[in-house]
Amino acid sequence: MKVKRYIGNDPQETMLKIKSELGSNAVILHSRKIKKPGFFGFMKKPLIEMVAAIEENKEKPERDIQKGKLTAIVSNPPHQEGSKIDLLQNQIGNIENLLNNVLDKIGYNQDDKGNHQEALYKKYHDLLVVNDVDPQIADKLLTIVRKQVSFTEDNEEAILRTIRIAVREYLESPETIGDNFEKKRIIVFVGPTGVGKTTTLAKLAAKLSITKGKRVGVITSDTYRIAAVEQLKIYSEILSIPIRIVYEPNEINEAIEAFSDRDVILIDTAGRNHKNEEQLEEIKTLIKHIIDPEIYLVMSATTGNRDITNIIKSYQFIENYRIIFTKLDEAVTIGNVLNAKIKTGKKLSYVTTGQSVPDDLEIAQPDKLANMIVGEFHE
Ligand SMILES: Nc1nc2c(ncn2[C@@H]2O[C@H](COP(=O)(O)OP(=O)(O)OP(=O)(O)O)[C@@H](O)[C@H]2O)c(=O)[nH]1
Ligand SMILES: [Mg+2]
Repeated sequence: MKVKRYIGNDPQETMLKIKSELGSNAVILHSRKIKKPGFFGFMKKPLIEMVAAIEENKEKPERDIQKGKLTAIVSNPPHQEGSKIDLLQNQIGNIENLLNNVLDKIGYNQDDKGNHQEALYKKYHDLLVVNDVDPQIADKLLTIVRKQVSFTEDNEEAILRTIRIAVREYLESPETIGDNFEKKRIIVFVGPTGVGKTTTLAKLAAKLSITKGKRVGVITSDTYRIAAVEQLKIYSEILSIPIRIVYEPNEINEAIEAFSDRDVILIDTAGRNHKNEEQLEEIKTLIKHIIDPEIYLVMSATTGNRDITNIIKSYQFIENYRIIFTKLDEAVTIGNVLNAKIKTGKKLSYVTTGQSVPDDLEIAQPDKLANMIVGEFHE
């Protein structure tokens, strides 16, 4: 039997601490309000102290934070003996009996408890799915959350908070272009048609040249539409950044070499229909010609889950890339950001939130995105 004292700001927080350390089999022996320590403690909201106990051979969930994932593992607390423990065991037995009597009296049985838990599970599953989180991913998340916090009605705040934490952990810290320009950087933007590749390139070009004072060069291989080259030329002129156009993939290295004085080269590509193999082949060939490219797959947050899944599949040929999500301002829900992160296993980098160059570009902050995904719950 392990007995430990826990303190939290409210009963839910204290219970969460107990559950995550001792597991759902922990029994509360005692609970009381205590004043915060210090001179001004008497003016503050009281803290909640709980004394909890767990039998030695019961399962205890732990967080495997190193991998950034929440997993439950089984471990046995050290063995303890002694008459005090026997006494406590008796007391717990009494409390359990008392509790069962009360539950019987109010007509609450284990089946009811199971039904309540299932109803809550379904409620949060539905809400995640309404926010466009893939149903299987919602299952995966809630299975983890259920190991951390019990699904009871008086615990909903803690459930929501734990879902948010799980989403945040799955989104992981973003990887951006960063500040290391000792070696020349070659950055390539790929993705479906019309998602905002060229606009995002222009935003990053402006940030790199104006804010970071880097020497930027722009190359475009999008010669399919006259307007595409013109669009990039206008941005280059405004930003005083040189631009080169390549018509064939094998010309790319010549263009890169011509930019030998640049710290960073940004390469725009034509929007490719992910269902068109031939068009994707062209991107593959272009990438193959570049030495050490850093690739950003640009997708729009307004694209549906099924299309995002297909887009991800068709870009599987790229071993290493980061993800940019555009048009967050237009998307009603952004569950797809989480779906794409989990399905690709690649890092998020930036999100864009409007047409304005360069302002509508942000680093993909997991906190903010998790709030957008989970915070959009409508009761
Ligand atoms: N609302 C909104 N519009 C955006 C955003 N980013 C880009 N756009 C708009 O989306 C449209 C397409 O942008 P482009 O940058 O030309 O897209 P692209 O991916 O380069 O398109 P293709 O080269 O034709 O494949 C333009 O009207 C942009 O202003 C964004 O974050 N929010
Ligand atoms: Mg473009």
